[in-house]
Amino acid sequence: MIYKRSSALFNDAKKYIPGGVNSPVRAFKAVGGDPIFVKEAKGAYLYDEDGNKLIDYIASWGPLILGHAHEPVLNAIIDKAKKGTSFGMPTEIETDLAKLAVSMVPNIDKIRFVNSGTEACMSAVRLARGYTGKDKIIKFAGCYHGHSDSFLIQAGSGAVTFGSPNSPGVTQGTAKDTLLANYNDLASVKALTNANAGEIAAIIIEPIAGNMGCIIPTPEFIKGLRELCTQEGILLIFDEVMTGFRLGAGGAQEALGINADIVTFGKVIGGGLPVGAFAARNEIMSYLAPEGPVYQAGTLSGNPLAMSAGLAMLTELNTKPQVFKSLAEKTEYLHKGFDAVLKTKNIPYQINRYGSMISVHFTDTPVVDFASSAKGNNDTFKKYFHGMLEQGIYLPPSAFESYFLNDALSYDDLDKTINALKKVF
Ligand code: KE4
Repeated sequence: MIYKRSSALFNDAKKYIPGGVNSPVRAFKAVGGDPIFVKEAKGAYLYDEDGNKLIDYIASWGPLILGHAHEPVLNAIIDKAKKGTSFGMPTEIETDLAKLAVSMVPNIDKIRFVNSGTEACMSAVRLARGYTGKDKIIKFAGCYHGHSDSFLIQAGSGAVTFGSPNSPGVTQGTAKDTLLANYNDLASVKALTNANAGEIAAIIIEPIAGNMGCIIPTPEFIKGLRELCTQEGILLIFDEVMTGFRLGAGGAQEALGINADIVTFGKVIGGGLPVGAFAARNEIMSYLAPEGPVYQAGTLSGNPLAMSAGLAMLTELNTKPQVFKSLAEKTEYLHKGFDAVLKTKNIPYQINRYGSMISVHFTDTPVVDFASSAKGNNDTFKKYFHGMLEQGIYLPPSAFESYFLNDALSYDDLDKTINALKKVF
């Protein structure tokens, strides 16, 4: 495949945009080479600036679960745009989407729309702090909740794993209130709740992790976490920016059978336009301005254009729930196909899968947390990524990402993907 125009566009972009991209993962730093510039997309296919057709496995990192330019979503956006895009005033469609989301997701009474997953998670933590009157939060190494300061924290020194900034610009003052635990390790959480008794407002978790590759919680871990939060008066925040409206109408709460106290959303809920959201029971959401004292706001929050895309998307998913089964079956088919190919090759690998989330790790140990995910051989991953790309298969350009299948993928596309893998190693 030729990528000359993409490379030229990348060089031009770098003159005006830091690193040539508006979000770091797109720059191919983890896999090397120049990123692909997309001209347009339809269904399961990307058409890049060099005229290459690529089978897409990121779906814009999750939102386009029904494929690119899905007609009902597209038409809703076009129709709404003709009537104006945003007013900074309440509109009926915000209530329509809120009603639908609340009807689909268990254990929430109200929802607030924002413009990104970051904003949703940042606001959810502030709400949890305001509601509980406590300052500290626990997050998990390898989980990503957006780029708000409280989340850009890595394991610090000291027995109780105080956080330390993992980006310049994040202050120690912020980091001290974020404690770090290990995914699938309930003892690491209990050590923190014991050492910080009465000071922890919330534990935030990706209920099925997608930012270390796809990592599934053990039933004991996620159930134990819920019980620990209940007994310690800590709010459990499920970051469902990835899993919400992807695993099923009820997301990870429904799939795992675990009730969170606050749930955050992004990606699918916006149908491809910028929408994030956070939701909870009335007793918690009533603390949010203007009803309550916890401030949160946004110029374009709930703008009718984005709401029209989200409403069309959730309406599609709510009226055609078989999509979730179809997606899960396609992901299982891909898993089995990859497994059949890789076991004939002399390379260690793990494949993690949950619903329509899947990831391949080149390591011989099971991938159950960030440390085991980090053991993956990145040189093998780079060979895999570029070997697939050369054959027209676009995978996430990082070993620490989950793949996002879209339901426009055909079984022929899946076979092409599986056959491409045969030629990589
Ligand atoms: P955004 O602010 O990017 O809309 O959402 C942040 C976020 C929050 N929570 C979870 C579980 C997420 O996965 C994300 C964002 N996901 C990444 C992909 N791993 C977005 C891709 C990017 O950063 O460009």
